[in-house]
Amino acid sequence: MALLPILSFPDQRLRTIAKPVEKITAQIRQLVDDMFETMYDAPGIGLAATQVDQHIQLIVMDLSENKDQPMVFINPKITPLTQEKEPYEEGCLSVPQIYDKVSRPTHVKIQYMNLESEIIEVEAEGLLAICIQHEMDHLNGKLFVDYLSPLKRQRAREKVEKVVRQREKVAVKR
Ligand code: K1U
Ligand code: ZN
Repeated sequence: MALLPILSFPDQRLRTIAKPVEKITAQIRQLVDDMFETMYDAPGIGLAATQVDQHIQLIVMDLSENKDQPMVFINPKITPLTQEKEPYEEGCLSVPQIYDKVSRPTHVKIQYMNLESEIIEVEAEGLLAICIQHEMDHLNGKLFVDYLSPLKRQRAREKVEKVVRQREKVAVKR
């Protein structure tokens, strides 16, 4: 297993549109393991392959308190089941230390493939509905700061650049 570097806003690679996974190979299984290790270490509750510079339709997630309910979504598609939207304070491992409210549909249908190549369809609400929409945005090259005002986005960019510079300084000292 390996910790993978996470791309940070405004890295243009985060704007890449992910391609469908054609076959679940040993390489894909290794990437899934590495993405879980990276997500748990960060720590985060979700991670899209885009964030680790792998441009395929793959998402890992674990919303459980004890971090013992890993979920893998391959080639996911989401359909809103309601027009009703609710704001939720989101964070993002690619936009460290920035949190802001984003309004998204509260109920969605998720269709995806699991690691056993089975096609699954579930209805989601709450944090699962929010997180899957946030991660799907990553696969489509979109970030939660794109929903904010240009001023907030610019401030987020400056703060993230500062955080990244600081992290690099600490890494050099080690
Ligand atoms: O996509 C990502 O960068 C992961 C992101 C997922 C997410 C969080 C909140 C709303 C929508 C999507 C994160 O995991 S940010 C970190 C976070 O939320 C968290 C970290 C530790 C404990 C609990 C939550
Ligand atoms: Zn994110």
